[in-house]
Amino acid sequence: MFRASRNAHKAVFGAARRGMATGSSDLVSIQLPASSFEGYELDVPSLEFETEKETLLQMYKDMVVIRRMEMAADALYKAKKIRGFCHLSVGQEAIAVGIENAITKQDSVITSYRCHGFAYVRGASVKAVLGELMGKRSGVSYGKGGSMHMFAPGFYGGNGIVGAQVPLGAGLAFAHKYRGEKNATFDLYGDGAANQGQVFEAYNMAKLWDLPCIFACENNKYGMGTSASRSSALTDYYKRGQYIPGLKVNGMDVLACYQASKFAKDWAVSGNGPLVLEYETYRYGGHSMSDPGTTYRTREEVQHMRSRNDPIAGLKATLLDLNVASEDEIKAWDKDARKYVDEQVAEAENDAPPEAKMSILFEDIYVPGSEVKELRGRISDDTWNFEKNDFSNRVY
Ligand SMILES: Cc1ncc(C[n+]2csc(CCOP(=O)(O)OP(=O)(O)O)c2C)c(N)n1
Ligand SMILES: [Mg+2]
Repeated sequence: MFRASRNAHKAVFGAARRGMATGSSDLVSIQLPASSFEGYELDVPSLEFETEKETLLQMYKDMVVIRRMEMAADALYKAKKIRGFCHLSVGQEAIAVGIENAITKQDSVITSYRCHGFAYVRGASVKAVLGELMGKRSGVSYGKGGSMHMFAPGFYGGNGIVGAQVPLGAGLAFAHKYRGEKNATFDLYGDGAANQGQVFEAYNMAKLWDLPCIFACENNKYGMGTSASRSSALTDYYKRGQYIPGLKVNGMDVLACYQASKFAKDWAVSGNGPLVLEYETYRYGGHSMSDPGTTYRTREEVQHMRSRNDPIAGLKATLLDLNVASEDEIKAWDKDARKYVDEQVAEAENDAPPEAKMSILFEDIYVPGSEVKELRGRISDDTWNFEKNDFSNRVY
């Protein structure tokens, strides 16, 4: 359950200005390379489109903030201020940012544990994300969830069980359809998760009922230390829906991600049912903080992706090419982003952890006012009484 008011503060760099109305003179023509898309049982989206200058700048700023935030998490982890699991998405920023700029706050997003960037673009501040990682009360899940359990309005986590979010996402899409809303759900999972049986069960129900569900595979080429080709009989994840059309997207190009995500949302809300998207991407770091990420792939491979395909460097080159921004302006945004993230880190570090009292453990299980009288624990001595706001039996 999410208490919007506590985390409603909007970051300077956050999503607040997205969708700002601008005059037609601010429209920019984009031409994507022919290699951006591959279709399965569908005609690929147009490679030519127009978008607002403001959207391009927002996408650049979003990606830079996410990268800085993840780098801050990396440093805080190494300083032992963050403990436990922590999965970073450095290299994969274009996916969260491309999707968010293509959809509205009324659409739904759900993903795996690699979720910090999604939480940010959906509306959580950097301080709330990093505070959560450090177990602070001001964290996005009030310091009780950590890296894999982040939520925001329209963002349903942050899920730690590989693949488990996929049928949940189909359920979110069902809710949109049931309520007659013109909204879609982006249901993200990894190349490793793509082999789970429940993914195919979700495909079936989604197609049977033509749910507005975008099954979006973030193919970063590895599931922990196992390459896609060693785990998957078919590595064309966009063809995995069989009776559901698919689209492969260059996930290292935020403009391709944006155009494909817009296309996918239109597809789903126009009554065509689900779509399988594959964003082909790469994670620069290890699977999690405990994996250096160097034993199952070569340094050259990582270096090649970083230097040739980086999504931030790619968009920067486009902004310069199209004269949308100057080198100096981009430098100034980079500097502002660094300053903003540094300030948010300092604030999060100064925040307090949750108070050491039992009642906090039992908060946020039910929507306030809808609690059951008693919640049974693992053993009868654990039973919590919501009316007393205390254990039913005083054994602790
Ligand atoms: C049901 C289940 N099995 C195994 C794990 C352990 N595990 C965590 S992440 C992971 C790999 C998933 O890879 P992928 O879906 O490609 O996602 P990525 O980490 O690359 O984003 C595994 C096997 C788990 N969390 N849940
Ligand atoms: Mg993977």
